[in-house]
Amino acid sequence: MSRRLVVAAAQLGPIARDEPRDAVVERLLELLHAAHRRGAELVVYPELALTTFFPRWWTAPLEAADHWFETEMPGPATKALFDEARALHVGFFLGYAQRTHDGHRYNSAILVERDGSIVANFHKVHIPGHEHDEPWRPFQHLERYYFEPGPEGFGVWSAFGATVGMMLCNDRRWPETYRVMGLQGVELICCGYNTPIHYPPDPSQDALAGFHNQLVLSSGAYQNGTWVVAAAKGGVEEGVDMLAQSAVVAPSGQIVAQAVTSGDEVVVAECDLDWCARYKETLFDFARYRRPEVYGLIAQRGNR
Ligand code: ING
Repeated sequence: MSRRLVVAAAQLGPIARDEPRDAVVERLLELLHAAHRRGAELVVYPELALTTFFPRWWTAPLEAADHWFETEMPGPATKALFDEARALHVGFFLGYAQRTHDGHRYNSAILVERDGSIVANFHKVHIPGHEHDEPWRPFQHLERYYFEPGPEGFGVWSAFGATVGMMLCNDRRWPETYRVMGLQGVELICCGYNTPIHYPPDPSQDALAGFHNQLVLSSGAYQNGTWVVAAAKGGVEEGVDMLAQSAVVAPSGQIVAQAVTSGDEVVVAECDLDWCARYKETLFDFARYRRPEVYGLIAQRGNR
């Protein structure tokens, strides 16, 4: 009997700048119940799932942005989500802006098991966008101003009867993200994203936003024999059109379920975790076929 896990990508539509956290948590609870009704045991929420994508605005001093950040998880606004998920015996992945007690600011995600225990907290590794106010842009992407890059890199954890990993948004575009987890035996990667469709540095990429999203999720899944569950914050959020197309991707690279709206929507799929071995133990048998002795450049800084 193969190991199976029913997962849900819980896509969010826009979150307004002034939308209170408890109103957002109500939406998260709606999605949790919808996913539970469809048998989901793990619900994956988007990146920065508690607030609007605030890095689209310049705020100075930085401390004036503190209200966008959580200093505890669970905190007053998220306790209801943790309590209800535990009551329903459903685990979840939640993206949020984290400010630590010693002042570090991360674009983070927390992974919570079905019994309510915290499996791990992840800090986004690849921070896109820019560091300084660039008012020439129709909207900004100041993640490098608001967040530090996560120092821990990518880990995997035993949870949900699987080997589970985490990534956030821009992380999904880098092959190293998947391979570092692949080398640790990952079988299911949780991913949240907030992706503006318009990319001011090169607008020619706008029309390819959906293609590029599918390209990186499918290739990462296939080349590492892992499931990927990717949940978007989609729709027009404070005037910015954000890519939806949340999806569950199989180790074959096939998209087995995908959102059909840009709003709050649950995308559910049953994952056969033993499907991973059909790739990890054949084509992508790393021990047998990889050549790390000639890959040195990949781990060195910068370009040649
Ligand atoms: N967002 C985007 C992402 O990597 C981006 C940044 C936007 C890249 C548009 C390319 C084009 O999906 C986050 N939050 O990383």
